[in-house]
Amino acid sequence: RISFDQYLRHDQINAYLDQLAKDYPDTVTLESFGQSYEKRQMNLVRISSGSSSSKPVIFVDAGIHAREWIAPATALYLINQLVENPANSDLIRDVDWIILPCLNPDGYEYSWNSDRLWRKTVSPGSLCNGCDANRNFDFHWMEAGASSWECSETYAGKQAFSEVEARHLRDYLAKTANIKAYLTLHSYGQYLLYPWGYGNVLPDNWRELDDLGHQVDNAIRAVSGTRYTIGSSTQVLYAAAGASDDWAMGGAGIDIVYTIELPGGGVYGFDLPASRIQGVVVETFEGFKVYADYVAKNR
Ligand code: 0X9
Ligand code: ZN
Repeated sequence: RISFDQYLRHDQINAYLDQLAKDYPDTVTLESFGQSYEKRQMNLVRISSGSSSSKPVIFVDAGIHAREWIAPATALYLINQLVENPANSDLIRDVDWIILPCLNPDGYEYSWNSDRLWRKTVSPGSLCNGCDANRNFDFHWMEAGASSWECSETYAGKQAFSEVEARHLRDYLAKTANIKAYLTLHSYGQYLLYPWGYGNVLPDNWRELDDLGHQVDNAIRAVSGTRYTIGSSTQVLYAAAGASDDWAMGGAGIDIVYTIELPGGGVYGFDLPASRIQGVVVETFEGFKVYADYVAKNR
């Protein structure tokens, strides 16, 4: 049984996904996403009920930044609730979910074993290791908020898509039909960020994204009082090009795209104590319900 009073190692995440696929074969399909640089097996689940063939899909990933442990935990709770809580059956009737709980497993394990504040991948450099995978996507790559110095926390890589994990995401989004929404989980700061992040421009549908963001914020606030700030990445945070959200919209053509910066805590913000996981994952689930509703009604 999975519990949300502790953070899980990558092996435990994989074991949970395996178990779910065995226990709920009608609802859960386990798929290989590929292998990480250090050859860890990366799996995702597709969650779907009923027969109807081409439902709209919500794609969710987490953990592109190693130290943001609450992100994989939130993705796992989403999986857990969609699959194991019959009260949520309506959430998987009209939409399919594809959820990848850990996009940077090498970095994630490194943040357990060696450096709790590790952010990047672990691919070797000459002076410093690792690349900020969220600067490595080939959309306005290196144009803003990214570094060409390999020791920087925001090192964008020798070239776009130098990182195998970023390439896997590119390839997965390209080959998968009907993805209507892309949600990428990060921490921290309580932001709902929509494109663009590469510079101070807005997508055509920014009003729709802004409005939906406010609906999500309202739903979360109603259960816990937690408030999110909504806006484009550039307006609300800073310009940073080459991130997965901009790629999802600009490269993969997905219209509904958000980076969700979950709440922080602990000493450094990323080290939210395990005792607070439950509160965050439960309130955030209310936001996922709003996304599901929207995607189901607007297909
Ligand atoms: O800087 C990032 O990659 C994200 N913030 S974090 O503190 N989790 O590192 C924000 C990314 C927002 N999206 C774009 N700038 N495209
Ligand atoms: Zn992040």
